[in-house]
Amino acid sequence: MDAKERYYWDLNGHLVIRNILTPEEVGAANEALDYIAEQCANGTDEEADFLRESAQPRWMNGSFVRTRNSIPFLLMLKAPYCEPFRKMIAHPQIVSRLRTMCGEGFRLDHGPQYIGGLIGTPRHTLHGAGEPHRPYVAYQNQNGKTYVGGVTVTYHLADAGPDDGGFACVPGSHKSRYPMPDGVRTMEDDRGVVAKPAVKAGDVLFFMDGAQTHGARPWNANHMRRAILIKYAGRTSTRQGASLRCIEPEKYWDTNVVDEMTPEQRAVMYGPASAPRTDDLYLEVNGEGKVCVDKS
Ligand SMILES: O=C(O)CCC(=O)C(=O)O
Repeated sequence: MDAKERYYWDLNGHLVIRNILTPEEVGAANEALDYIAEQCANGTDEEADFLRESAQPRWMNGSFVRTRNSIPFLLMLKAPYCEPFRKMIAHPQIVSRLRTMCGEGFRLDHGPQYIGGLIGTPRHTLHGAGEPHRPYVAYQNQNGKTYVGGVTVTYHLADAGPDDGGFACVPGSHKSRYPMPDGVRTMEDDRGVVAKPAVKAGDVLFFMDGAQTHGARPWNANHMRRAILIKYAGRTSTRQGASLRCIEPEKYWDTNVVDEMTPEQRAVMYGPASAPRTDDLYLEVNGEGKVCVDKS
């Protein structure tokens, strides 16, 4: 990442790098998506069942338009279909920049996810604005170094011109100190602050997921939107996917360490996770000054 790119990244909270994928690589990824669509719609084998379950495909007028992002099914496709996506996750043009954006040792947090769209695909309301503050995805800049806990890398497999719709964001919002007004969230009264970066097939967009306000404009073009979103995190950040599950005290330490601990003592022995959806690990001090597990 050179000084010019760093300037735009720090200023805006997103960065477009042109022509990362060759037309052949774009073609191979699109073929793999067509294969998934066919398998999910008509497949009768085990892989088709696995894909329907793990991708949870969404359809619009018979077209494959989205998957979920919690299971890395694109990396688990049978060869050669997994190959375009396996190349994407550790592409040299991505690695060199992520080292600066979220630090050495960054990792895949969740995804890759497919987001597509047909004319009429509705907006994705803007979200992510440092409000409420979530330290694991917040943006920091200190002593000449930038750091953000969450970076999403979007590989574009189809053009998305300025009026086509798709990814939209509020440049600079990763440094905002105030809650986002509703008109910005809906993009209906945004006083011109929402930008729609224009991209071509093969281009890659990096954005500060969670720190920068972002979402998508309705898809407006006659051709399909096609994009692969890969959700990275800094080594010390956890965001979603597998990292939502806290490692239980018995596994993180050992059974004999936590054996016979009180529920309160056991609560502090869970492994790390930034946004855990696990009961029994929040502590509070009650009105009588006693530590207890927070059940609220
Ligand atoms: O459709 C897009 O590119 C926006 C995706 C998005 O909002 C997200 O991944 O949180």
